[in-house]
Amino acid sequence: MKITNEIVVEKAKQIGFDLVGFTKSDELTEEAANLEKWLELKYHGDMDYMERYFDKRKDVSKILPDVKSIISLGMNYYTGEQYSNQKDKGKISRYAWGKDYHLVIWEKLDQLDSELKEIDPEFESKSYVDTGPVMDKAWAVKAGLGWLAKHTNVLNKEIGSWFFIANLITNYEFENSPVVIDHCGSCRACIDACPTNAIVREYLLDSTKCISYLTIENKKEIPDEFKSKFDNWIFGCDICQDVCPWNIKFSEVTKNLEFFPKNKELKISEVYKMSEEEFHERFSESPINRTKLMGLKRNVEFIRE
Ligand code: B12
Ligand code: SF4
Ligand code: SF4
Repeated sequence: MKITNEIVVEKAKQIGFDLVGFTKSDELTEEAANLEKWLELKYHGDMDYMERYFDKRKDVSKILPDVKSIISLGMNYYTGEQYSNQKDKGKISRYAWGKDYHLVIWEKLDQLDSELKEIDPEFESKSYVDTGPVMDKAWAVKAGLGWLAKHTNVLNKEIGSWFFIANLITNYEFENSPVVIDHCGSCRACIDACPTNAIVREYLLDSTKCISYLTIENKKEIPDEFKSKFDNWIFGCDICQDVCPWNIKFSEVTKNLEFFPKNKELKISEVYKMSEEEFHERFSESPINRTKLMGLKRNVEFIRE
């Protein structure tokens, strides 16, 4: 039987995705040119992996030669809970409160892929969430999941920007979803609220100034110029999304219980004392695992010194 857009939407929603869109897999000419400029400006800092596989990021036929369409998927992780803002606690960004989203989403992508293959054994796909050489946001925008907003996250009119993006690169021809126009208008709340001026101009982020990069991806010391600007963030940062009027008005609580907080804030004194065993036990299935204990300790020392 032929797989239609409607079948994919129904299956993906049953499995737990909140947003589903489709687009043809044509080369990402403009986005790849922007990526190239961004790399030239060294806005990726030490994220060397962003320089690799440029050809695949631009042209997904280098990943799946028979590719025709992309199915782009969004999964809401907003739980509605807020921070206590106590001085003795370090804040973890929302995306890392619960179970690692890669683990959650990979499983669901496999399920979607096998359910679609059951309908038509000719269906082939390669699925990605975050880690592969795929421009997740660019495909999400082309597939109508939202617009690339001034804070550089994809923003959806119905649920805001608190969602992860996954993409299925397929050999199937689907109807394109309508593209969503930019609704940022004259607002610049995110740019004005960023404490480190990382959004250097609308739609343009210098990672080397972004607290998310400085606390997670950066493996070096955090430069002194950012002292007293972190507002107790010790793993990622949500300020630009927290102030966004679309998120304030339209965020909806996720149905996925795995994203509910296990680690919303960490007591600074506990992190200081934490052993490798405790860290492993507590964070092996959490995104926080990425910094290792050494990185987390560096981060709390930075906000405390
Ligand atoms: C590298 C990376 C980061 C970097 C850089 C962020 C960034 N803006 O790209 C850092 C470490 C800072 C980061 C932080 C975060 N990340 Co991140 N990250 C990625 C990753 C791996 C690649 C993104 C990428 O390709 N960046 C390259 C630049 C070129 O892309 P861009 O900003 O979209 O650039 C466009 C604009 O700048 C535009 N542009 C317009 N005008 C101009 C002018 C010029 C001169 C230039 C150069 C460009 C330009 O063109 C570019 C391409 O279209 C993706 C996963 C993936 N595989 O795609 C996740 C991803 C983007 N991250 C995600 C998340 C959740 C986060 C955080 C919220 C986590 C947190 N709470 O700390 C923060 C958000 C910070 C922020 N304000 O963006 C989600 C976003 C989901 C969404 N709804 O959009 C993704 C998609 C992961 C996923 N699969 O869900 N991340
Ligand atoms: S995540 Fe934080 S530091 Fe990074 S751009 Fe947004 S507000 Fe600025
Ligand atoms: S805060 Fe304003 S400018 Fe920034 S992403 Fe939201 S709507 Fe766009």
